[in-house]
Amino acid sequence: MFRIFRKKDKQSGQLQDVQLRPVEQSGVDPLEKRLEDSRRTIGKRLKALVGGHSDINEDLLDELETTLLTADVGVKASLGIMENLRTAISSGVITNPQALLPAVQAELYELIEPCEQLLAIDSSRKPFVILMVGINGAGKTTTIGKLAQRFKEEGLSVMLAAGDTFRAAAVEQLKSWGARNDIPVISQGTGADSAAVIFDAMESAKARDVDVLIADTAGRLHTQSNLMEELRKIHRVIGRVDDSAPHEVMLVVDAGTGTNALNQAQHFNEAVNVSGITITKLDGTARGGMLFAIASELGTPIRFIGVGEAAKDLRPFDAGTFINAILPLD
Ligand SMILES: Nc1nc2c(ncn2[C@@H]2O[C@H](COP(=O)(O)OP(=O)(O)O)[C@@H](O)[C@H]2O)c(=O)[nH]1
Ligand SMILES: [Mg+2]
Repeated sequence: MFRIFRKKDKQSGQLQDVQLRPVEQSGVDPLEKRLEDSRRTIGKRLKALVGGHSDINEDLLDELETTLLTADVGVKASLGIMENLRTAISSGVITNPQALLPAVQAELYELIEPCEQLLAIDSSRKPFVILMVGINGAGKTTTIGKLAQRFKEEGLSVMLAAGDTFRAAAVEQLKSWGARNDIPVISQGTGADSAAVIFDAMESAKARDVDVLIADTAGRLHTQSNLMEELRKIHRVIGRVDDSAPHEVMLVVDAGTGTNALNQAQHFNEAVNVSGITITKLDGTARGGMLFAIASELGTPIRFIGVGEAAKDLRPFDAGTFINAILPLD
């Protein structure tokens, strides 16, 4: 039996049942298991909250708002949700505390649903270039390894560019993912010019007719203006080899940074126009609510979520599965 969740009808505002798509792979933990900590801060708290009230009053609504805010849902999303709930309450659509739960679920779903946009590899772009950006430790290199394995399994040829030339360990890390999956890694010594490494990789990928080239970059803080400038340079150099490239600029953010990720995203976006986001380490944090903040404030497609260290722990973002894992109704 498929699980269902509630979605708001665009016209009437009434909640409808929607069947959850069976996207979970076999042999991996269901998402709800990996998102336990976040479910505790959102799902369980909300359930306890509505269970503790026999009717809807200001106290309950205040506490509901606080629960959303403290769960990293963000100010904009939380206030928007509260406004919609108040409207539904005053118009008689929501009449008791229990009815709040499916309504909140539907509100949260509505926020993230537009961000569910799979990364499609356009086969007319060869190589299809993915530029990975983000701060140190966000999970860029690990995500590249996982992505490379996924693409390879889908039958695509893959090449990696070791553009993080600051740390020798980053090159080694990329090489070991490459070796495991028989994927070539283009690299130069530590301290080499990152743009030059990526330029070489582009030429090489073209010559070898590679389908997908994923370029790693050094982690940088948006406050390091010289490094942000270097990122712009990398972007320009890629465009010089193929003016349609990069075809995806993927920002990798650690879910544990909560709503600080918004600030990071805005700055990276200004420098290189982020086209997709991967949110990592959702398995080890209670701050999974930040995904709603990202969706409501940025609206950037969320391509993948990372829920563990193995390759299959990088999962395409599916809004219905996510909402059910974080705020299940049963
Ligand atoms: N639990 C967990 N750990 C992750 C995930 N993604 C990355 N990591 C870990 O985060 C650490 C930093 O990752 P790394 O790829 O080196 O970050 P980078 O500096 O952005 O390249 C490594 O120990 C990874 O194994 C994830 O989804 N879940
Ligand atoms: Mg790295």
